[in-house]
Amino acid sequence: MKKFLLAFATLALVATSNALSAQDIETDAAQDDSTAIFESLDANKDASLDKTEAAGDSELTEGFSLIDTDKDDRISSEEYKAHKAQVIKEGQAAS
Ligand SMILES: [Ca+2]
Ligand SMILES: [Ca+2]
Repeated sequence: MKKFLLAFATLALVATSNALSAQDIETDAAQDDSTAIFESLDANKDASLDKTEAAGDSELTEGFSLIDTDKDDRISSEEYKAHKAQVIKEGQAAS
């Protein structure tokens, strides 16, 4: 049974990676990277960045009010990801 599960998991993994286009993989890698940055900035691990924590990143400090779309003075991981996705999108449009 374990072998069957392993084979199934491997198949699922192969199917998933085949389904991803090169661009998807690139975006996934960028999102993994941004998650790591977010977590490293989130000093008290409450899954949001306040202005003190955002001060560790000049891009976040400058864009804080734009990134904080719900205006609660915190950047949630969703807001951060949305911001990063926007940056990636703009970068692709510019190139
Ligand atoms: Ca925090
Ligand atoms: Ca917010």
